[in-house]
This record gives sequence, structure tokens and C-alpha cells, in this order.
Amino acid sequence: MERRLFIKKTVLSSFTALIGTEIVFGSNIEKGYTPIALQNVDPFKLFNKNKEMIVLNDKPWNIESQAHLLDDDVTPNSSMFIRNNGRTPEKMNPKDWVLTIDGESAKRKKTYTLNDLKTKFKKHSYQLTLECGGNGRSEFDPPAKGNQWTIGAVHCASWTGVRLKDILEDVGINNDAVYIGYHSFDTHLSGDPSKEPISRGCPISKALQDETLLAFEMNGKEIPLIHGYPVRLVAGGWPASVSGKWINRISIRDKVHDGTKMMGTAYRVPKNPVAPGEKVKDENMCIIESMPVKSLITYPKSGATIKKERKLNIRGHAWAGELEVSKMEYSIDFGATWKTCTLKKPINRLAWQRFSASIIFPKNGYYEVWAKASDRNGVSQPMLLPGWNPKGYLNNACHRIAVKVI
Ligand SMILES: Nc1nc2c(c(=O)[nH]1)N[C@H]1C(S)=C(S)[C@@H](COP(=O)(O)O)O[C@H]1N2
Ligand SMILES: [Mo]
Repeated sequence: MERRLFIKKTVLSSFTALIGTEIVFGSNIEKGYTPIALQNVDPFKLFNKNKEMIVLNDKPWNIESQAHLLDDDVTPNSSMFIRNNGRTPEKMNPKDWVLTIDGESAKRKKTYTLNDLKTKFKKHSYQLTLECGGNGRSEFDPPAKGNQWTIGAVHCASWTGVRLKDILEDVGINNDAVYIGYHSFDTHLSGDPSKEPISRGCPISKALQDETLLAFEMNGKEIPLIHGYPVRLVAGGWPASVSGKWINRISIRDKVHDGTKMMGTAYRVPKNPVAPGEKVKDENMCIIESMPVKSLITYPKSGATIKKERKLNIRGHAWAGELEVSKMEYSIDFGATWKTCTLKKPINRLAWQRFSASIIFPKNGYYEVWAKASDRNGVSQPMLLPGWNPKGYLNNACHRIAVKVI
């Protein structure tokens, strides 16, 4: 008789939980088959997302937020974008989770359980800005392949966990350490178990920063499955692809990590500016590190109409990768003149900063409010588009909203 591969009990119980009732004859379901009731899932319900989030792709899941949904100081799960490169792993029993630290530059190989992390190391919390390197890709021309993110691939949640540096120091790092690389539980879309969907990392100096965490909580609760349960690496201010979800191994490397999406054109930009559409050789591309200065007007929503009075209070957030934002300005005359906004200090390094301004419009009519942040080094956002690059990364153009005063 042909051997049928029946699904695991854990999968069956998660199906049952999602459907909300017992699956009679569920034990007959073959491996790889998804019950019809789960084939057309409602991603908003499945991931507890705001209905105004925008689904860009479902295989893998890529869902973006909108500026007005990002108004909170600390981004709630309901407004956080989702970026998957592969298939979400099954929710595992946290008791089974083990983290391995290894690599050429590790003094020894060591493993940690979740309980080890929680009991043997000091807990830290930071609010961290994570922005996808491809946020804003949709505006580049000629267009770049990949998810056509507009402005919603950024969030600033609060992450709690242990410092990666405490773990790496507990293992022991050799002097020749250059980089760390993460490995995770998600699986390749092709189903090929030898392929990883993504395995990126960062220089050892970034790995050793106080704010770089192995997080097991997001906004004070266990991390939602889609955002990396049970443990996620978080490295604020860098392309969010560095912040590996569902991690199970970190390698301390004696060279730049060479995992999936570290090589070629992935998360790389030309070393020198190129003309739009120009081909760039791999050796002339460099890995994106700190993200550029950027901001979002989160109130009001673009298209707002103001009646009777010609006054409007706007607000939003500004961030600048590793740097602090030192100036925030707005313009209501298409960039001809700029006025200063009130700008708060970040709650901690690598967290976005609140800005606000009270605008008085000179007469009734159509306006655009443009917002421009400048970092501590005096570098500002470009008004329209920054330099074109083959994969459409790092679009930090000024955010603009439409306002009608009637
Ligand atoms: N294991 C794993 N980690 C990952 C990814 C992934 O596909 N698999 N995507 C990366 C990318 S490209 C981004 S932008 C962020 C998105 O994080 P979020 O889905 O929690 O918003 O996770 C990063 N970490
Ligand atoms: Mo990303």
C-alpha cells in the first residue's frame, strides 16, 4: 500500500484552532493539504491587522501600512507592515526552541533555551525603528522589481529581550570576528529544505550595540507569529531585513556573512550615483547599512478638508537610521519656503521622533503639506526622489499630503 504522509498532530491542532471547531476525520488529511476553509484566509483577521492595511502579495505575505495608521508613538501590531521572503513557520512550543551560536569566530559553539535567555541575562527594552530597505520602491522610474511599497513599510514598536552582545560575549568572540549572520525557521517558497528564504546579518560593531536585541516580546506581549515568534533579532535604524524573524542560529563570521540575500544586488545600492536604468556590476554595489533620514505626516490623512477655520495641527514621526533627527520643517508652497516644526528627542537611540506644527493657511483652496527632516549631520530628505538604483531601495523623498481649505 502506498505510504501516505499524514499531517502532524500539531498542524492539525493549529488548523482546528483557526477553523474554530473540530475537524472530523482530520487525521486523514495528507501532508501539504490545506483545508478549503483556510485556503482563502482573511489576512486582517489572521494577523490582527487594521482593515486599511494594503496586501501587496500573499505568497509570501507582504502587507503595508498607511501613513495615517502610523500615528501612535509606539506602533501597535495592528498597523505594523509584514514582509516575508518565505513561508511563515508553524507556531512552535517555546519549550522546544533552541538558539545555537556558532561560526568561525565563535570561541565555542553554544546553545540556549528560551528559559536560558529569560533567566540568565538582563532584560532590556527599546523602541526601535525598522524600515524595509525597499520602502518607497513604487516611485522609482524605470521601475524596480519587488514589492511595490509606497510609504508604509516602517514601524517603531517596543522590543524586549536580551542584548545580543551579552550572548555573544557569553559564547566568546575571537578577534577576527567581522560579521554576524542569522538563520531562521521560515522555509523557502520552492519547498526545497536546503534553501533559506533569507539569511542576513550585520557587522560585529552593530551586533555589539546596546540596542541590538534578541527580542522575545513586542509591545509588552509575546511576539506575534508573523513578526518572528518566539525570538527575533532586532537591529534598529538598519534595513529591517537585518532583523531576522524566527531565528534559531547566529553565526559569528570571520568574513562578511554570505547567506541568502547578502550577495549580488539584494539590499545593495551602487557605490556611486548612476543614471536611471543603468546596469551596475555587482562589484560596484555596496551593502546598505544605516537607513537615510526620513519622515511621515501621520495626521491628518492625505485628502483632509478643513472647514471654517484656516488652522491645522499636523503631526508625524521622523527618523534617521543611526543618527538623530535634528531639524524638522514643513512647506505649504511646494517647497519654495519652509517653516520649522516642533521636534521631540527620541525615547531612546534608534527610535523615531515625534514632530508637530500648527499651520495657518493664507486663503481657501488646495494645498499640499510637505515634510522634510534633516539629520544631525545636516543631511536632508530630497523633495522628490533620491538617486535611482537598480533594486529601488532607500527612497526617502519628502512625504506629502493634500489638504483642502474650504
Ligand atoms: N526569517 C526572516 N526574517 C526576516 C524576513 C524574512 O522573510 N524571514 N524578512 C526581513 C525583511 S526584508 C523585513 S523588511 C523585516 C520585516 O519585518 P516585519 O514583517 O516584522 O515587519 O523582517 C526581516 N526579517
Ligand atoms: Mo525588507
